[in-house]
Amino acid sequence: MVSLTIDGIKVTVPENTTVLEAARQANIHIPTLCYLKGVNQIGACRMCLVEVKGGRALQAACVYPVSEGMEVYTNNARIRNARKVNLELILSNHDRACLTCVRNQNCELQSLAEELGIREIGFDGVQIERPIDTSSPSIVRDPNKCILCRRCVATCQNIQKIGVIGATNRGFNTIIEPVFDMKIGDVPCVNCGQCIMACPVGALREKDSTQKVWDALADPTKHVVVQPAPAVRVALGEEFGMPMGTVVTGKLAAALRKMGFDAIFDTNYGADLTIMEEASELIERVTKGGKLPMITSCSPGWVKFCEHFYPEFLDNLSTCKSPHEMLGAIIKSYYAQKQGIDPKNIVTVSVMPCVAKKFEAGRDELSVNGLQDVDLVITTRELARMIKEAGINFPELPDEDFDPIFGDSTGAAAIFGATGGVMEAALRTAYEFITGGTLEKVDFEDVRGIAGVKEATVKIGDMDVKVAVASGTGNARKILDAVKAGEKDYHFIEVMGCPGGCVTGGGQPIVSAKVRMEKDPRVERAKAIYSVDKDLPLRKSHENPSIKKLYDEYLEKPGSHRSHELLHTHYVP
Ligand code: HC1
Ligand code: SF4
Repeated sequence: MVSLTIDGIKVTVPENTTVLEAARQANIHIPTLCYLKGVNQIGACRMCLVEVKGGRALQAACVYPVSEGMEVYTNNARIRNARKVNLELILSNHDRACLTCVRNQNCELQSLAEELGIREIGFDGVQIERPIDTSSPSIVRDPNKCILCRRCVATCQNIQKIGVIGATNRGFNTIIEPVFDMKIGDVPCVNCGQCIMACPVGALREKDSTQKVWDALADPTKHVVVQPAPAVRVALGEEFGMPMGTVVTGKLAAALRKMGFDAIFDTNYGADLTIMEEASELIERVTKGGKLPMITSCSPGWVKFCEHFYPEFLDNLSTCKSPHEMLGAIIKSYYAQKQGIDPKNIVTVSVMPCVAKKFEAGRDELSVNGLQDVDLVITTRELARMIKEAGINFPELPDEDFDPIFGDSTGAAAIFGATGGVMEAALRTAYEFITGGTLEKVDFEDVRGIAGVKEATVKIGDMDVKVAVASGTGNARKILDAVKAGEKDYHFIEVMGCPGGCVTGGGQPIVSAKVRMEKDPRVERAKAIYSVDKDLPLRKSHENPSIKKLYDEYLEKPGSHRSHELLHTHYVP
């Protein structure tokens, strides 16, 4: 351990701790901008400058290690002035159209300008107007807002292990962009949106689909059906000032009804349906010598990653469409028929914690008879903006239910939103399908938690089923490389494109670097997910009576001809 003083307060921390972390432990706030815990620690923005007694230059606290007896000062005139000058320089060539910026009031640069008391900018920076890159179906890149902090670069390169964006040119001409002047839509970006989550400003954002949803709602010829994903209900409240991990399912249903949707269904129903099909597919593959390991295919960022970087595993992907796509296909067939509505007049809208879902919804593989299963995808953040625009007082809304029958779901569906959840849900059902008995202990703790890679062996009847779970494409690489090298041998693998799974997908409320130093949204939101599961009376997908009804009336059985037509697909390189 090392002892030092920071602003006269004695602190004892482990060796190799940075001054920034040590200060945090002493409850001393040092401003940061390019720093993002566990992701980017490069000391580039010089916002966290501190004075170390005996040293001449100010030091960047985020990279400066503590040493025995060190005396650090975090707040004096010299430090405040240096930070202000640095911030003014950044602001001098930043597009400061805050009023119309998507990050207005949720921008770390804006907060910092307020915190440091910037009232004038003493420099005339060169403002080169650069084109906005709208080439991706999921992501918009606005270089005019970029402050070169490199948090997105570190996320894409080091966490997701993709590395399609980086710094080009030098000095004032530096830009963060794909190589060779390419657009983001032309490189193997997987649309995970983790770069958006890392961006402190409005330089990276989702492609906005809110106006298209308003237009559909205003069109009297359209029957507009909405379905929110499992992870939306444990994060949406944050956009309205509620604590991280608040469950807002009832308010969510009520808000969607107030907005004027014609039917309010739930992707969780689609998740139960997916488990029926996916557990059956797994059993079929295991017992009949099909391609193993089977790998989940509900995360579109992961599917695109697989297509670009591991095409040899495409046949391992489950043929199941993702839950919201399955529900979309059922709405445009079974539901349309029952209601006597021409499916061409149905608009299916998904509310997702994910920006890759925007890309997924447009895929040819996810359509039936020329109609896309899902027409429009908005993120949790876009929904929050629409709720605000509609003048709905979200925190005060009384709880309401989703519409039957596609609004009914089990705890197994709820946990889809956390890494390991799809695996756990599938195991609950596969166990009972295989053994015909009752699974008493439904909690599979080994596949829970935020470890990037998790493994378990589950005894089902007389079989040892070997499973693995990865979240984040960087961790997917680890598992796939081990399988390829013959070092690991699994029956079933769950991969989610985003670290932590959908709860921290690229469309969720953005958590600032400051909050991330204290709270891990992967943990807090997952806790909420598991509480939803625990509180539900039914916790296995095959027990959902509305799912049984769908099979009785329409699909017949998992893997039937009709199921294959509507609910399955195949990805080819
Ligand atoms: Fe997900 Fe899924 S869990 S992919 O993580 O399989 O986005 O929440 O909606 O479709 O159900 C996301 C979440 C989501 C699908 C489900
Ligand atoms: Fe990289 Fe994902 Fe951002 Fe694409 S969306 S640039 S893959 S972090």
